[in-house]
Amino acid sequence: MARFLGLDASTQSLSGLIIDMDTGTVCANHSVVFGERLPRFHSPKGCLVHEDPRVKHSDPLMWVEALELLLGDLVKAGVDLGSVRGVSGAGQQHGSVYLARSFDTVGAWSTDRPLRDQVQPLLSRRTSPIWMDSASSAECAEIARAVGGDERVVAITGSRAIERFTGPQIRKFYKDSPADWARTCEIHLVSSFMASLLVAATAPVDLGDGAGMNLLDLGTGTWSRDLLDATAPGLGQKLRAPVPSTTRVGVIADYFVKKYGFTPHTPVIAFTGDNPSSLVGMGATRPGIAVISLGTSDTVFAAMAAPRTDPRGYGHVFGNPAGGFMALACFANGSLAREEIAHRFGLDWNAFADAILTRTRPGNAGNLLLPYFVPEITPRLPAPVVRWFGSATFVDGHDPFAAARAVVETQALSLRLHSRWIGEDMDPILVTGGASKNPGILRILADVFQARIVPLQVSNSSALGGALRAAQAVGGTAWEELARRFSAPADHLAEKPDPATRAVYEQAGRELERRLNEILV
Ligand code: ADP
Ligand code: XUL
Repeated sequence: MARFLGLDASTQSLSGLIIDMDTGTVCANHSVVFGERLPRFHSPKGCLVHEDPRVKHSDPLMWVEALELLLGDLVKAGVDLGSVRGVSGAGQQHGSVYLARSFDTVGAWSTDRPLRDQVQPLLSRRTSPIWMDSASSAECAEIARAVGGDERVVAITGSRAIERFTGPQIRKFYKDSPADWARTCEIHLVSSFMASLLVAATAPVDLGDGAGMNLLDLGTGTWSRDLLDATAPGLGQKLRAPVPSTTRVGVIADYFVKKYGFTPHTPVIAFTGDNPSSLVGMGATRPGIAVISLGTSDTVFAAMAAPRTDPRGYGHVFGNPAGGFMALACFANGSLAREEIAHRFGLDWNAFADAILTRTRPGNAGNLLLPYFVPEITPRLPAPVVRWFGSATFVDGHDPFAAARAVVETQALSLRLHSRWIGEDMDPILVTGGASKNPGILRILADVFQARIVPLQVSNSSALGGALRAAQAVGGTAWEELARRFSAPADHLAEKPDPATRAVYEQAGRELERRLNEILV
């Protein structure tokens, strides 16, 4: 029986998904939601509350405990982890973990104590800054200045110096906590941290996720000397050389064999970022298929035929785990903004969909909302901006149906506006993430993009991508074959565009651009 396990350590949950190559099916798909299962970490939305709203950190031990809970749940549910022939996975991008003692000193985890108690003494920093953090603007400016400007950072790394990216976060740590920085001997991304736990040794960062650090030279696939120097002294010694995403980083540690029944010597393949992993899970590793992911953040991404960068400076180039590059734009006010509106107006997700599908019309009668409840990444807004433009009831906030449509229309128009630079064909668009279950949201995307919007049969595309990457690296199955077998579209849920709405959304797009230009500095 050839089975492969994919893990996804995302913002709000850890998921595990197992594929069976013999039957071509997903035979396990399970998530541990941090807010529900691990309340003692005080992270209902996956990160700790901080007095400065720009600071978003998580406790890395929460991810360690979640790993044990997830594997324990799978075993309890009767899943035979001994049938797994390879493991890979993904992590939320950009977040970083700091060690005073290298994973390479571990040797073996002891089965006498929980993993958490053995990882805790390795840490040089109690918390991990995650992608939602926007407190490193000064460091971004310093790094850009040191290497000769933002254009140079883009030319080397594929992105401007960006607050949530790991390099600026590392620099902030070095400046704020010099003693802890001096104690730090090894830095991980969430992805390489999770892989290191599994192999009880240092797993290197892969080229897919490494590109989200503002440190990787995309041309050479190595850390850029200039950016290392601009970021923090001695940084080069604290990072392992990055590896291609298909690299075998070790075998599953004895701890997991003894405790959860894995087969000894099961290979572990490098973990990558959740978006590069999702590119694989969606079967979109070749150019021509765009993906919109509606998770905690919204992202739009696509494999690129040739590397191109965003002239507006918002988009990014990451590594495509199947080789080459992918383009991505990330929107912080994704599900968080939709939840804010749903919560404020007492709408459950069915009522939210109904508000869009039956109670309001495309263009929303001219009502427009700037729904930036938290600082936005695309476009760059350092502080929240929530503004209502339109009829009196809408502006007064007494129109729940128009509010539901408004948040999604602005998000869809902004996704369209800020993905033009990618320059790849965007029809069909595959959708994934928690909110891709919502037919109202898919309807608006179809009309705004004038493209077919297609969900996949399998949710958890990032965890699926992990399982597929393990199958490709260990089992040698070609990417196309894996996509054909496991990334099947759910055609009955697809939404087709209504051509009659094209003009309405051209006009609405211009209006949104005008409003954004008024607030952008
Ligand atoms: P992440 O991977 O970033 O943790 P997910 O892709 O799991 O996020 O998406 C979680 C989000 O999906 C939740 O925060 C919730 O707002 C949203 N969600 C779940 N179900 C629906 C639905 N039916 N309609 C709209 N949004 C939904
Ligand atoms: C991408 C980004 C987010 C995180 C969390 O640049 O910041 O999509 O990967 O999902």
